[in-house]
Parts: sequence; structure tokens; C-alpha cells
Amino acid sequence: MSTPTVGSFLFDYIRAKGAAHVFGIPGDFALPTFRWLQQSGLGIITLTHEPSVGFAADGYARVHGFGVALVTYCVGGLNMLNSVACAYAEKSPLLVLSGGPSPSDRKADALLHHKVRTFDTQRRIYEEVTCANTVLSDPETAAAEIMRVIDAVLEHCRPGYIEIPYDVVDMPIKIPIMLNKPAPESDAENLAAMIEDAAAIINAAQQPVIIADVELHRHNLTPLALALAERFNIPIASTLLSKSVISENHPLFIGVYSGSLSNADVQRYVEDSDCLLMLGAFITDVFLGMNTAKINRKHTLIATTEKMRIGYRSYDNVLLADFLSRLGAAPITKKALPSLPAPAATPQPLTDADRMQPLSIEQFFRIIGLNLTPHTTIVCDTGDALLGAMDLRTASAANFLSDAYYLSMGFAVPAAIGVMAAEPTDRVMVIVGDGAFQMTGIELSTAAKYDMKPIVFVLNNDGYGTQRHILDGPFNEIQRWDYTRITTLIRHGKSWKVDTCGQLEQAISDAIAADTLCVIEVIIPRNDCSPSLRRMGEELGKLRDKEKRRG
Ligand SMILES: Cc1ncc(C[n+]2csc(CCOP(=O)(O)OP(=O)(O)O)c2C)c(N)n1
Ligand SMILES: [Mg+2]
Repeated sequence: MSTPTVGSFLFDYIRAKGAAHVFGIPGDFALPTFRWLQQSGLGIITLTHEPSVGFAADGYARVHGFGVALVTYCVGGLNMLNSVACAYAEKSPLLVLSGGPSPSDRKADALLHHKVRTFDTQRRIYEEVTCANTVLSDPETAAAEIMRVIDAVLEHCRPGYIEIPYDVVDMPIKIPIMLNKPAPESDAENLAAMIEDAAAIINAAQQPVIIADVELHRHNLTPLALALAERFNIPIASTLLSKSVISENHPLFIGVYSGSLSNADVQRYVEDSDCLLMLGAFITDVFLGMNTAKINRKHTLIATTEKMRIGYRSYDNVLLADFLSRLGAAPITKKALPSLPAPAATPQPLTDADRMQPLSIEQFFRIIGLNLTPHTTIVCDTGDALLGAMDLRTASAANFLSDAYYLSMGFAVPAAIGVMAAEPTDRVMVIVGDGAFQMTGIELSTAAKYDMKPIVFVLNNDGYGTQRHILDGPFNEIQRWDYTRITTLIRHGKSWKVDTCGQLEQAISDAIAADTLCVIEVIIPRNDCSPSLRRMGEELGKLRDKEKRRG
């Protein structure tokens, strides 16, 4: 056996922790690490631009449980910062590897290319968007550092950063004796008290509701939450960020909750609840429907990896997994199920008259809804691509992805590349606005390079529709593109441009049958939008537009 090096150990450890692909763009500081990556046998997917590297690795992490991005020093790493910030904000287990200068360069304090201010600039900037970071300046400590950072990424589901000097990566590594870290434990008394209090409020409640949020998915806790919902007959809502966390066809599922941005029946049912169980919840302004939610804290239980609270009481050192499994076994009487709000109705097939109609956001999502299978994964970008999807009923669990809290445009096309690497047998549908497509749509070149077969819907409403509903001006205009020509540019795939319901129906059917990458440009009237976007525009407009601002 050859002596392990920093590079070989790094990728062995990454593989042992479950990643099978690494996303990246090389540069001279990172090339030696790329060589070790190649020798490791892990899959390598190189993209066109670092923001996309981060989104692709993030998309992979959300589906596969661990994603890795490898870039070069500063020009690569700093270019990727926004995508890593997104992964931090939305809790995605993403490991950032960056090539870097040698410890001897640091000693000489040379003005090396790519250096910004000090040798530590990139690492320090990354401190803000990672849960653990390190520079592997010493092969003696490198193994322990690699394990520390990767273990933290997986434990906290937040990004981590490892900078790898171009020469240290080739050096022999000293592998320490692995000591098993004791697993964290709940404080037994606090856990018992919380279970007793939770059981009491659920037993007393007329209308308990679970909000199943994204931490359940990230920490593999959805089965525990679902088991307790089924055991006690408690209805479940998801959020935009956790959409499809449980199957949207489950009999207890009532819809996506997002304050007044949600369907009115779902909003009423959740806000009228006398016992709201927010499990793994991120209480963001999107969750609260841009602060239109009317949630009574007195009737709310919050259980997350960071916070445990019932009403006005907090419980320290109680683990979410322990809470969910113990609550499932608590003495709680099964509820009689009341009539529940129906999540989005099953869409009606098009009639001949419908087929002649021009497209709108509503009709677009109706026709998408008619074409979903349990093996369709949907990736949505920011804008009406996301808000319009609120009531789209997906066909199986965990098959809807978007950056619904951080809301960075440009997420969907590259994230879909990560999803397709993780789930090669699923057909991925990407829904993206024309503005967001102008940011990262070029990444379809990467999909073509790896023979991936997404169906990409570019919703062409002639500009920044979302912004127009908040505060309009010439800054919301974009250059009009001929979106279908992208397949000519990348010399791969098929494309369609559609402006009636019938044309969209036909194009989708042709795209599903086509064994290649497909782009469908969907013409949406400039002023049309989903009811959710209209409500969001009204709420944000009242805050951002001084003409509409209250008081
Ligand atoms: C990276 C980034 N830049 C700017 C914004 C602000 N922003 C939010 S929505 C939006 C317009 C999106 O336009 P488009 O993709 O065409 O979708 P539409 O709103 O028209 O549905 C902008 C500029 C953002 N969210 N992310
Ligand atoms: Mg648009």
C-alpha cells in the first residue's frame, strides 16, 4: 500500500462520509488537489462559473446528504461566497475545499497572484458562512483537522471550509488513532419535563397542527415526525422551504403554510390552531408570509436543533431527535380527524377550448401538475417560479427543491446539476424566471457536457416581475433574449417556445419523450402573476415604497 498523503486521506474521508461526486473549477493553487481527487475515483463535475459550483454542490447536498465544492484560492473561493452563504442560511451540509498558497509563501509574505489583503483573507471571510474552518498548514495535524471540519458539517448541516496549500496536499499524512467522540445526550429531566408539557397541550387541544420544516429533512428526522403525526392523527403543513418534506398526497397533509401568501384555507387552519407544533422550523419572514402571519406564541411549541420552547417556557439541552421519538411514545389520545383544508386540488385535464388559451402562471402550473410522476424532481428559482409553485401538488416526498428563504436568483439551473448527479434516474424539471436564467442559465453547458437531461422552463414575463410588484421602474427591465437559442449556443438539446396552453402541453409531452436536455420558453403576459406573488408584492411594497409606506 502506498503511504497516505494529505490529498489521498482527504478524499478517502469524504468518500467514507458519503459523497460520491465533487463539483469544482480548477486553478493553479487547486490543481494538485484536483489530481488527488482524480486518483480517488470520486466523480468530478466541473462547471463554468464558481457561483454555480456552490449551487450545484448545495443541490447535491440537499438530496444526497453531503456535497463538496473544490475551487481555487480567492478568485474561485470568493466568487462562490454567495452560494455558500445560501447553504449556510438554509442549512445545507456543503464542504468547501480551496487550493491555497504554501506555508513557505506565507513566511516570505510574497505578493502572490490572487491574494487580496492578507494570506488569511479568504479563510476569515469564510468564517462568517461556515460552522468550522481550517488551513491545512501542517501534515502532522491535517488528518485531525480534516475530520473535525467534515464532522462539524455533517453534525450541524452547515458549510465548512478547508484550505489546502498546493504543496501540503502531496505530503505524507500522520493518521491519528481515532477516538470515538461520545454522542451528545439530552438532559434527562428537561426532556421528561418537555414531553410531559407537550403531551398535556396536545391532549387539551381541539385543533393541533404540525408544521414540518426543513430541519426534519436535513437531519433525517422526517420519519419520526410523520410517525407521531400518524399515531395521534395530527394534520401536517409544510413551508415553502420544506415543500414536499412529506408526500403532498399523504391524507394528513393540508398544504404549504406561508402566512397570507398561502392558500386562505391553509392559513386559517394553521392560525386558528390551539396547538401549533413547529418541528425543525426556520421562523423566517418568508415562513411568516412577509410578517402577515398571525401566530399566537402561547399556543406554539417550537422544537429545533437550536431551540426548544413551549409557549413562554424554554427547555435547555434537549435534542430534537430525542424529543420526537419520546413524544411519539407519550400518553396522548388519538384525535378524531376533523375535515381538513384540501391541499391544491388535482388539476383538471385541458379541454380543446383550454388549449387555445394564452398561457398564464396559473395555467402553467396546472399543466406542470398534470405531468408529474413520482420520479419527477422540481427545482425552482426565486420569483414566480417559486411562489407560483406553492399549490403545485408534487407526486412523492422530497422531490421539490428551492432556496426559498435566502432567495438568491440563479440557484435553480446549477442546483439541478447537483440533483441530477445525485439522482440520475429522476427526470428533473427546472422552473426559472427569465431574469434568473440570465444569471446562471449558461450552466446548461455543463448539463450538456455530462449528458444530463433536465427539462428547463424559462418563464418569460419580460423582466423582473417580482420587483415590479414591489416597486416598479426602468431598473426592472432586462434585455430580451431568444432563450430557445441556448441549445444552438451549447450545441446540444432541443428547445421550444410556447404561448398557449395547448402548445405547452405538446412541448412537455415531446420533452418527456426526448432523451436529451430540453428548454421550453414559456411566454407569460408581463403583468400576470400568481396570487402569492401579488400578496407578497403588496406586503413588501408597503415597506419598500415610500408612496405606499404606512405611517
Ligand atoms: C442574486 C439576486 N439578485 C437580486 C435579487 C433580487 N430579486 C428578487 S426577484 C428578482 C427578479 C426575478 O426576475 P425573474 O427571474 O425574471 O423572475 P420573476 O420575478 O419575473 O418571476 C430580483 C432581481 C435576488 N433575489 N437575488
Ligand atoms: Mg421574469
